[in-house]
Amino acid sequence: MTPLGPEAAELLGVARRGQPRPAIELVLALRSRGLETDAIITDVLAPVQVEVGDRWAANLWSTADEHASTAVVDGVLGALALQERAPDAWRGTALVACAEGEHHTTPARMGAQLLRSEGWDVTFLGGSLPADDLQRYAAVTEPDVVVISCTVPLFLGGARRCFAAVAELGLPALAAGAAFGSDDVRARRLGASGWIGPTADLGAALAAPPARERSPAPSPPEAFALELATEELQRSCLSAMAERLPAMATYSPAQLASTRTDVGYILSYLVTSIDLGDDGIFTAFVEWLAHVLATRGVPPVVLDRSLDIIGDVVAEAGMTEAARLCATQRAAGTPR
Ligand code: B12
Repeated sequence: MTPLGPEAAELLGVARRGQPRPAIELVLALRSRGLETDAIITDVLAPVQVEVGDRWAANLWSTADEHASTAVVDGVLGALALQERAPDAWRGTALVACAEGEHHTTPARMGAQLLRSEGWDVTFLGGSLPADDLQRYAAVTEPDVVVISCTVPLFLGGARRCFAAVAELGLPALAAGAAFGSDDVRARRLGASGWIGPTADLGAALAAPPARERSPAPSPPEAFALELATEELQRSCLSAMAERLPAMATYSPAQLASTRTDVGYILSYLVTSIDLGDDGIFTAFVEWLAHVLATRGVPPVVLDRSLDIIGDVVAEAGMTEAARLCATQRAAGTPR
């Protein structure tokens, strides 16, 4: 975990207690001392939220602590918007939406506010917007640019559908958010017209109208087949795990529910990694899952055994890429 600056550390303290008023006062005091909105967002609010996520992943904070803090940060964003001076120049209209499936609205709201302070007239369309609805809204409002925000790589398939829906209207759609990684490769493969990186100069990223259409890389047939068969494979994996992992017989209903969810995530991450031809997506996910499980008392060997079993089930179903990924990405490297 990176140490927080003093302002962020103070904000985190009041945010955890779910106190919007002192949090808003704190941030507006920074604003009146001359700190610009973009600096407040990127140097104070975002680090607070990264820390919240790290504490949740480390099992130091509960989901309730995270929700309390996020609600406060959302309130602070609203207050900041009220304080925003009219921009020097008006740049155009933008729609900002979260990709289908993506519920991380706070990063997208931060981005929307950054655009507003750059002079864009932004409509924010919230979390997990179905691509068809995005298309209908964009067809009526005809924005100059659409930005699709995606935080978790699991929802990059949803982002692909959003880019395609916007491209059909001949409008530019840019990619933003942590799920796209640290360069424009994923955004390009998914058919975005451009990518707004984490340290992007927004003026430069949006100054020239982005290319209107870029055909996405074709999706490999196995990604599609695996996606279609996910529910059935999830059931087969869970039955095979019940047979081959004796400890599962002692699991509580809550542990069984978490196991079902995790198997679903593993299968969905396999789909995304194969779809983008990017093993790194699955590797990063397995590392993250190993960390989250370890902080909740689940030894790495359980994940390795589960990956073995899932690998066998997908191999039996003829999913060779998925089986290869399971075999190569085992967390603890215990012998099979
Ligand atoms: C709050 C939170 C939630 C809330 C979201 C509520 C909300 N209102 O957003 C809830 C509870 C819904 C949630 C759910 C989940 N979450 Co969550 N969440 C977070 C948390 C703690 C903060 C999110 C946030 O506010 N980020 C704000 C900043 C920090 O994000 P940022 O990406 O740096 O944003 C900047 C840029 O990306 C860019 N940007 C983004 N969009 C746009 C748009 C435009 C126009 C522009 C210009 C720029 C731009 O600008 C932003 C500001 O600089 C993060 C931790 C984190 N590191 O983000 C975890 C985190 C993202 N979540 C995580 C996970 C795993 C999940 C779940 C899968 C958990 C689960 N088991 O269910 C679900 C998925 C739900 C879903 N379907 O989307 C993981 C993701 C790990 C990974 N890499 O895959 C994280 C990293 C936590 C962790 N450390 O493990 N989460």
